Amino acid sequence: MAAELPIPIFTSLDKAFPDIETAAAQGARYDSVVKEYEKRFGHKPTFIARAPGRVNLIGEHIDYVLFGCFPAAIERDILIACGPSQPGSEATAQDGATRGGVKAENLNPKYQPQSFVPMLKSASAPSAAEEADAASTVHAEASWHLDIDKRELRWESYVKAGYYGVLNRFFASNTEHPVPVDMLVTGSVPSGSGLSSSAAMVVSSTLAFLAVNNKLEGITKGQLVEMAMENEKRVGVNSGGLDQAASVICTPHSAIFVDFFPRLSAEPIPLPTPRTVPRAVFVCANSLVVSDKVVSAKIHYNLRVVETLVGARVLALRLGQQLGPSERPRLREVFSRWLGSPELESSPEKVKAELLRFLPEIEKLRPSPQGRKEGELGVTMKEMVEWSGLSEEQFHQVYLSWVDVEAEYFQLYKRARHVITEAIRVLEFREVCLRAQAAEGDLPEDTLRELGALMDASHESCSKLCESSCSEVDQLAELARASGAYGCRITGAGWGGCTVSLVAEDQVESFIAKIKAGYAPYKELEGEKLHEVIFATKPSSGAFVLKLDA
Ligand code: NG1
Repeated sequence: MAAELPIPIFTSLDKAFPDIETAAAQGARYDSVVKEYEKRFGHKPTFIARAPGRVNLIGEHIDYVLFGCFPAAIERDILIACGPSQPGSEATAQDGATRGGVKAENLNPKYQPQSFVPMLKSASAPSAAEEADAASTVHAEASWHLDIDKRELRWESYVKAGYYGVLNRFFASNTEHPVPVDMLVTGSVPSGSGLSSSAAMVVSSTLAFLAVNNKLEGITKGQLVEMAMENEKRVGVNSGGLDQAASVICTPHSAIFVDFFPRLSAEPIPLPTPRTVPRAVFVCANSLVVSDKVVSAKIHYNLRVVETLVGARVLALRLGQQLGPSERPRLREVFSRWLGSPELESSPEKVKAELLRFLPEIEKLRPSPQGRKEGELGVTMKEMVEWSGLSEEQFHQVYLSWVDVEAEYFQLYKRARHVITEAIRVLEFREVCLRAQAAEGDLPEDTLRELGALMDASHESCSKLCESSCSEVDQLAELARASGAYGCRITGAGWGGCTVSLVAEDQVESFIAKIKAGYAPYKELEGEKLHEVIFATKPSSGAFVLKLDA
């Protein structure tokens, strides 16, 4: 239901935020973006597109195999002020006036101003580059092209990624011209920290181009999530939909249980925190280890995607499921076939019960210890191909031709075990929150302990089975527990980035002081600098567009 709602378009900020204080606090920031835009471009913006980052409370590295996750939007966000450019502007140079040229600037001086003009290609003949790019090319018949360098992380790539989808969805027939645009971007989501600055960038850029081109009407939140997911693949990461769903669908005071099977759905789940005694909040702490997801994708993120996909195929075969040579089922689909009856997965409660029954089947992926070095649970490329039942050529075509990965051992067993146990933890977390919501009056502190224990178990699994943590984040998580958190886990893609801790509200200050004292990279940080890296966060509202008086 939440996914079927329209994209909110507001004309004033007090309607956009849940309370007057937040609206007032944000007002100054919006005003200064508008002023700066006028100064730089010589005219007023017509819209501000806003998309928040997110903190994933539980459910890591399982969205791309279609299992549900549990994120909340954070207050930190990306704002894009935009408007049609005026004649003579850089966006209109080199055919930009008729081909939707863009002049994009960023308030952060680290990011250089950029101008670009999309290329119009014939709709029927994809170029050689597009053919080679086929796996991540969403519309093979795409008639618009924007150069996005996938080997290097460039800020404007995210702007282009958002634009790509809008161009090819609404301007493919070439009967209407996209509007040339001036835009000014500013953001408060730290990049590479697991709080999803990339999804916030792509969602806000998609929204900005939709708004300027008058294409927002009739677009639902679910459709925007799907567009943003496809758009983000342009930047080179084969992500699931967790971040985009959180950034678009979340509502204040709630997390969402976002599910991807059989289709995208989202259920707002109020967090127990405002009603419980003692009250508790989520605290994000940035390890300051920056993980560049795009650059390291072949040994980290995309490798996890491939390992879980191949694991799913091998498991399906070992469960006796019939698979065509080009089929590439995900673990959620293999689980569904194993169940064999939609009735058994008609509610999250039933899915949880069935997942517990399914868990022992994962042992079918455990390699025999014979001829393997002690403790090694991974398999070589050669073994993986044999296990898949495909020829080398078929295997390459189905699992490797669209992605670049590198490993000596592929961990099919460990990744699948992480996925199924994590999916169960998400459903348990959801149940505890719902129980808390249904309870009248105060809750036993045990509720918070239960949530904390699930977060700790999730961290352990991310660290040991998914291997998406790193020593600094592990240290931060341990320190958080020793400093009184009910639970703590890595959040986001990992290999650096942030932890999220559940902390009693009246302990937040002393908790932060203890982390500062114990985590070496924080020692020199004070005041605003410290608040930049460790902060309590309230679940915020999802993406919206603010329509300004032109
Ligand atoms: P972040 O933390 O935004 O890099 C990534 C993926 C998610 C999800 C998580 C791991 C992108 C854009 N996002 O998140 O879809 O798979 O890792 O749970 O790649």
